[in-house]
Amino acid sequence: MERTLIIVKPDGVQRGLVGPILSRLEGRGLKLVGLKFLLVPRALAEQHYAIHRDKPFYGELVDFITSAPVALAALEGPGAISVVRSAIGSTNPANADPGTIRGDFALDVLHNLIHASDGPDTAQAELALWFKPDELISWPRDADKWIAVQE
Ligand code: IDP
Ligand code: MG
Repeated sequence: MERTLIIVKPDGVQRGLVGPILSRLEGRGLKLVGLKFLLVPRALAEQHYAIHRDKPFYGELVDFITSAPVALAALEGPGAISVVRSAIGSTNPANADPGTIRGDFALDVLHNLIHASDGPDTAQAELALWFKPDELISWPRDADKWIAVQE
């Protein structure tokens, strides 16, 4: 079982695609274990994208991700990290396969709708960066019974 982080970027929020994006990932069978909606503080954006600090697009990337609210989700499932990466498609939506989130809804490399952790180490670090431990839920083994109780 794995956990991964996704961020629906400001373009996805502004275009009303939070629901459709989460719906695809939930529909795949991934379980939500954390959910948030926030305007990203600049320092947090800089930490999240620190690996790209020296890239020419770093400034516009941080400007973009802090420009309007984002939706964050922690998702859990077998192979969740690579399952989500393949569901979102290539970084440049112009090269993303049809059927992927970027391949169906985006065209611009900066405004590519969604971030997803790219490996076990980044998933762990990013989940810790964006969620406090008690903001992540552990589903019980008998989750069906749990859902029934909630209804
Ligand atoms: P990823 O989001 O598919 O993991 P990364 O290479 O980690 O892609 O890049 C992080 C983000 O930086 C991308 O999602 C995209 O928004 C932006 N980005 C990547 N390459 C470019 C570029 O060449 N020009 C502008 N923005 C870029
Ligand atoms: Mg990346």
